[in-house]
Amino acid sequence: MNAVPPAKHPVPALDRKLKPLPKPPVRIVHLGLGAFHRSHQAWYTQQAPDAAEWGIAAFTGRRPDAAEALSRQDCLYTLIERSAGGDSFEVIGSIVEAVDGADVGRLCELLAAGQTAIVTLTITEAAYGLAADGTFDAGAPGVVEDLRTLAAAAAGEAGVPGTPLGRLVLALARRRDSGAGPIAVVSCDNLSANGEVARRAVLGLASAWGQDLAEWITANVSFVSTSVDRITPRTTESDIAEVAEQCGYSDNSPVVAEPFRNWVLSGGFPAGRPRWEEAGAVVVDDIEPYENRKLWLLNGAHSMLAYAGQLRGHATVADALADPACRKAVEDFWDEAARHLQAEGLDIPAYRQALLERFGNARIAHRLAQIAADATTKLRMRAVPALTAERAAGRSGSGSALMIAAWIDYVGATSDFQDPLAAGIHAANALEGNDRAEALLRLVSAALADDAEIVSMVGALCGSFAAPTAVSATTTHP
Ligand code: CS2
Repeated sequence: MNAVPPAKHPVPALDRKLKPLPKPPVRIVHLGLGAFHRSHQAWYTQQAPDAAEWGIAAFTGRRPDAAEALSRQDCLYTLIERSAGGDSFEVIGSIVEAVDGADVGRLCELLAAGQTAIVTLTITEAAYGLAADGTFDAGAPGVVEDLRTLAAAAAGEAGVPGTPLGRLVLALARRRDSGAGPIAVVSCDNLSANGEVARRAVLGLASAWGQDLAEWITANVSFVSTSVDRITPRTTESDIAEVAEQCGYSDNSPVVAEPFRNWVLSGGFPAGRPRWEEAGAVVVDDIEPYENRKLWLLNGAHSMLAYAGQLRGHATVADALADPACRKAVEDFWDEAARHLQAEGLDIPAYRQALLERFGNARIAHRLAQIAADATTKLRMRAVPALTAERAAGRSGSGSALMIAAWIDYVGATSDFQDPLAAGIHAANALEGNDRAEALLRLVSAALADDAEIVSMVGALCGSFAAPTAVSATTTHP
């Protein structure tokens, strides 16, 4: 990350002396310091008119690297806004502290402080320990250990939880003990009803501590649901070099994003919040229609392109969308999903058109491999709802089923995938034909896998996206 090519003139390192941005007090704690948090919630916070009162302390997930890199430059970084026409640069200063997620002591200290009003989360869909039916899974990876650790901690033993939500529960226990009062937890992960999901997961973990903590959380913690949107590809070495050249300083952690951004929130903030709505965020009573529109149309299309596109030999969203076979799969899926997005004001045709333009921005190299991760969790949000609704309406749902079939082919074609249910995928891969399709489908949805018609439809759709080279290779072997 630090290898900036030798510049003609020495470039100073980015810091607050170079960019004299105010350093607001920490009132927001964020879990999941990654590119998306920095292009989205940190940007909205900086743009809010009361930004000077709202600083963010952001904790990493598994590794300390991002916190160390940001800390070396006063937590400042450059947002590169990349449109089809060119790049613009903005230094973001709303993050004021970047912390290794393993530093649970600091997390507890911050949550025990009365001025901390909000905890935001971008911890990935897979980190909520959701079972296939959407309930909290006490047996999920990492959760079993955290339940044990939290029970021991409640009894006064040392030990810190390993998952972000386990750590949050420990810190909420400290907040209760300190009398710092109510707080809002704001999920910014791509899950339907993400506030409710966060509530279930936090209460599930807190039950290991004791009923008293679960009751305190119920009475004092507001779980806010949000729909978040801003395409943010991974930063590359050439982005780092571009900032050095264009801005004249060296930034080890720039972040790239498309010009588009959207944030819809629903829920209470008992200890206050920045005036994000004046930066363009939208506060609504009923978030479901917006959330479904974004999850099904944007994220669903992303997953379709991730699997179909890679099978067809493409590496980025823009490349895959330019392939008529992939584009058709996306449009067919959208036709199905759109039938179940009927709320007033959603303007689906305009939303679809805007997505085609956003996805087609070839200057954003959004890697399909990045989107392909954690499929079992993502497909439950992105393919299953439309498929289930289409079946209930007496139609085949084949446009949605194709997304699952493409994933089944993808995990058959590569072992280089990341998934919380990777062990189950490998076991299912040892089977053949419809047995394999059924076992894989079951990891996504038991209800769908119990329906023999759906299994055979998914099985029949497998093989839809052979790459041109693979097709010619197989035709030589009758
Ligand atoms: C993507 C999302 O990686 C993925 O699963 O679908 O990160 C997507 O880019 C964002 O939700 C856009 O707002």
